[in-house]
Amino acid sequence: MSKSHRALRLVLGDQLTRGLASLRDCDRVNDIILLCEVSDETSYVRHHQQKLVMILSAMRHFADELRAHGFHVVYVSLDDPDNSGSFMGEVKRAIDTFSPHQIVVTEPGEYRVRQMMEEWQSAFNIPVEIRNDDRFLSSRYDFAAWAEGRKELRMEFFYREMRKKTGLLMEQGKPIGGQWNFDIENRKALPKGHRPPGRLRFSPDAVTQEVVALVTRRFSHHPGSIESFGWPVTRRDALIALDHFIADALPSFGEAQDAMLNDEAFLYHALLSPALNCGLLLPHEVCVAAERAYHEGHAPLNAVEGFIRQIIGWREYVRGLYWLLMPDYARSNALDAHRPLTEFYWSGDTQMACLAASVRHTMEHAYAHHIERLMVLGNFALLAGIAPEDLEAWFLAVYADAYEWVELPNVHGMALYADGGVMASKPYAASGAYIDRMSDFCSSCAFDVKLKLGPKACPFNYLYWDFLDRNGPVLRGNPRLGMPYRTLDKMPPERRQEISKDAARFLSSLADGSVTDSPLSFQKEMW
Ligand code: FAD
Ligand code: DLZ
Repeated sequence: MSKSHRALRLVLGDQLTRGLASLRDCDRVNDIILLCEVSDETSYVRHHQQKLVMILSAMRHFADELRAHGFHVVYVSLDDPDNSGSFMGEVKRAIDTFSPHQIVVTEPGEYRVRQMMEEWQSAFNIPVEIRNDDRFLSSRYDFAAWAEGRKELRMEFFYREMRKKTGLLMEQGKPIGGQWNFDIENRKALPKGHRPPGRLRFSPDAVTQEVVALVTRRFSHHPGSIESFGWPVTRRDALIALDHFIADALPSFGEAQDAMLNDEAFLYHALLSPALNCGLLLPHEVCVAAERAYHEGHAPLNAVEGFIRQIIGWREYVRGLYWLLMPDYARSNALDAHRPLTEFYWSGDTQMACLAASVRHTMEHAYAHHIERLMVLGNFALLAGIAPEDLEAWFLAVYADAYEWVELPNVHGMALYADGGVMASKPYAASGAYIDRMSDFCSSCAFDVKLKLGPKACPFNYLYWDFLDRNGPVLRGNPRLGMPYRTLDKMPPERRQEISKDAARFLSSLADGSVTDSPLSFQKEMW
C-alpha cells in the first residue's frame, strides 16, 4: 500500500459516534484512527474527577468498539511515556509514524481547538479536511442564516423553525396540541414529602475501574468525589439510560422540571447530557424516542414538548450562538462584574442551604439539574457580581456535560447576563421567595427566607434589590423589569440604604475569604 493513500482521522473525546462525519468513509485497511488522552485537555480547567473518568473511559470503550469492527485504531493513553501532552504533538507523532497523505477531522466543539486545527495544514504541510459536525441538527451556517438580519435572537423563534425543519411534534405543518410551547404547565413545585423514582446508575466495569485508578493517582487534587460514579460510558449503556428515562421519568419531566429537593439531585431530569455531549447518543434519536412515548400515550404533551424543546431548541440554539459570536462573546461584561468566585462554590461550605445543596449535588455527581445551575448557583453569582470568567471556569470544570460551546452561552448569557441581553430578554435574577416556592431548601436553612433585612434574613432577598439598584443604569430601560423597578422606586430612601448596607457587609464577608456568611458571624460583624 502506498503511503500516499492513507488518511489520518483524529477523533476527539466528545466525538465518540460511529457515524461521525470524519469516520463515514474510513477505509478499514489503510486509514488510521487516532484517539489520544492528552494533558492539555485533562488539565485546561480542573475538571471534576467524574468528568475525567467519564470521558477517558468512554474514549477507551469507543476505541475497543472500533477495533472490534476491524478499524485500525491508534490509542494514546495518558500514561504512555511518549505522550506529548497535546493534540498537535500527537498528530505530529502519528504523521511521523504513518506518513498519511491527509488529515480528516470533524469540527471540534470548542473555539480554541478549532483555532489550533486551522494551523495544522501549514504546520504539517499536508491537507487537513475539517468536516461539518452533522450530529447537530442545525449547522453553524444554518444558524448564521437564521440569525441574519434579526434584531433579536430569541430561542423561541429559532425553536419553531427547528420544529418545522425536523417535523417533530408537527401535524400538517402545525404544532401538535395547537401551541408551540406548554411551559406554563411546567413550573410546579413538588408536593410535600414527594419522593421521585430511583434513577438508573451504571457500575464501573473493568475499563472504567482502570480509569478510576488513573484519575485517583493523577488528579486527586481535582474537585469532586469519584465514589458515586454511575454515568454510562458505552453506546449500549447510553441507550439503556435513554430507555430508562423515557419509561420512568419522562411522564413527570414537565411538571417537575423546575422543582428542587435537598436530598434528590436528579428528580425527573433526563441525565442524558454527558452521553449526548460526548457523542454516545444523538439528539435526533433522543427526541424521536420522546415523541414516540407521546404518540403511544405513555407521556403527556407538556412533558414531551418541554423535553424536545430543550434538545432541538436550547441545545442547538446555544451552539449556534457560540459559533456565531465567538471569540468576542466571551469578552463582554455588560454588568461590569468583577468579584472573584466565592470559595464555597468549591467546598460547599456555606450556611445558605440552597447553595450548599447545589454544590453538594455537583461535587457528588458532576451534575446539578438546570434550575439549580440557573436559579441557585447562577442567580447567586449574578446578584453578587461574580466575574463572568471565574464562574465560567467553575462551570466548565465541575459538570460531566461541560464543553465550552454549551457551557459558555448558558453561564455568560443565560445566568450572568454578561452579554447584555443577546440570549435572555432580562436577567434571571430572583430573591429567596422563588427558591422557597420551588424547593425544600429554605426549611433547613440557617437564614430566614421571610426576612428581608438584617443578619438573619436570606441574603438572596437584599442582594436581589441591591442588584437592581446597583445595575439601574444598565437595566432600568428594560421593559420586562418595569415592575420591580417601580417597587424599588417606591421604597423609602432609608430602606434602600439598609439594603445596600446589608448587601455590602454580606459580600465583603465573602471577599475576606473568611467565609463568614453564617447569620451568627454576620451578626458579630454587624454589632
Ligand atoms: P434535562 O433537564 O433533562 O434536559 C434534557 C436535555 O436538554 C439535556 O440533556 C440537554 O442536552 C438539553 N438542554 C436542556 N437545557 C439546555 C440548555 N440550556 N442548553 C443546552 N442544552 C440544554 N448543559 C450542558 O450540556 N453542558 C453545560 O456545560 C451546561 N452548563 C449550564 C450552565 C448553566 C448556568 C445553565 C443554566 C445551564 C447549563 N446547561 C448545560 C444546560 C442544562 O442545565 C443541562 O443541559 C442539563 O441540566 C443537563 O441535565 P439533563 O440531561 O438531566 O437535562
Ligand atoms: C474534556 C476532555 C478531556 C478531559 N480529555 C480529553 C482527552 O484526553 N482527549 C480528547 O480527545 N478529548 C478530551 N476531552 C474533550 C476535549 O476537550 C474536546 O474534544 C475539545 O474541547 C473540543 O470540543
